Amino acid sequence: MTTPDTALIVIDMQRDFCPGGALAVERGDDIVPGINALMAEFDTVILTQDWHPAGHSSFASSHDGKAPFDTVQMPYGTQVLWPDHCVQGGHGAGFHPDLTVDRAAMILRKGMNPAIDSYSAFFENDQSTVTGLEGYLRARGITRLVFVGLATDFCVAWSAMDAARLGFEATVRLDLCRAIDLDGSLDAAITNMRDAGVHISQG
Ligand code: VGL
Ligand code: ZN
Repeated sequence: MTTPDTALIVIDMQRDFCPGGALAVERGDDIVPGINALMAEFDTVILTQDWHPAGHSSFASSHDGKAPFDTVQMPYGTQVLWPDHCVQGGHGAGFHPDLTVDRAAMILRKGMNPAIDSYSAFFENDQSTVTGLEGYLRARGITRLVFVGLATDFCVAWSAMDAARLGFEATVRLDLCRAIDLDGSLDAAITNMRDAGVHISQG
C-alpha cells in the first residue's frame, strides 16, 4: 500500500478510446490489466470519464466543413476537433469492460459543458472553470497523485500538468498510458509535463 496521502487517478479508460472505439488509441486496451493490478496499492482510486452531450463543440460533426483532427478557434483558444465520442449514456462512453471499477472512491465526469472541452480532470479547457477535484483531494489530505490511462498526450498530460501547477506531487506512469500522438503531440506532451514539474516514470 502507498500512504493515505496518495491517490491513483485513472484517466478515461473508456470503450471509445480503446481499439474498436470512436477515437481509438492504439493498444489502449493493453494497459487494463496493469492498471487493475496497480489499484490494489492505493487507498484512494479515482476514475475519470469523458462524458459529452450529443453535439458537443469538440466534435468535428458540430462544425460545418470540418473533419476530425482539424482545429478551430474557440473563445478559450485552439481546439482540436474529434470524431463524436463518449456521448453521455452511450455504449462508447462506458468503461472498458475489464477495468476494475469497484475500487473507485469517485468517478469524475468531465466535458459536460457543450461549449467547452475538458481534457484535464481539474479545469475545463478555458483553464479557469473548475471540476471540483482539487477541493475533493485537499479535503481528504491527498498531496501526491499517480496518473495512468488515456490518452497520454491529451487528458493524462493536461491533468498531470494542472496537478503539478496546483502544488500536488504528480507522477505519470508512462507504461500504463497510451497516446493519440497527433503530429508529435506525444513528445511535446512529455517535454511540457517535465517542464511543469511532473515526474515521468516507466514503472
Ligand atoms: C481525450 C480527446 C478528446 C482524452 C478526450 O481522453 O485524452 N482526448 N477527448
Ligand atoms: Zn472528449
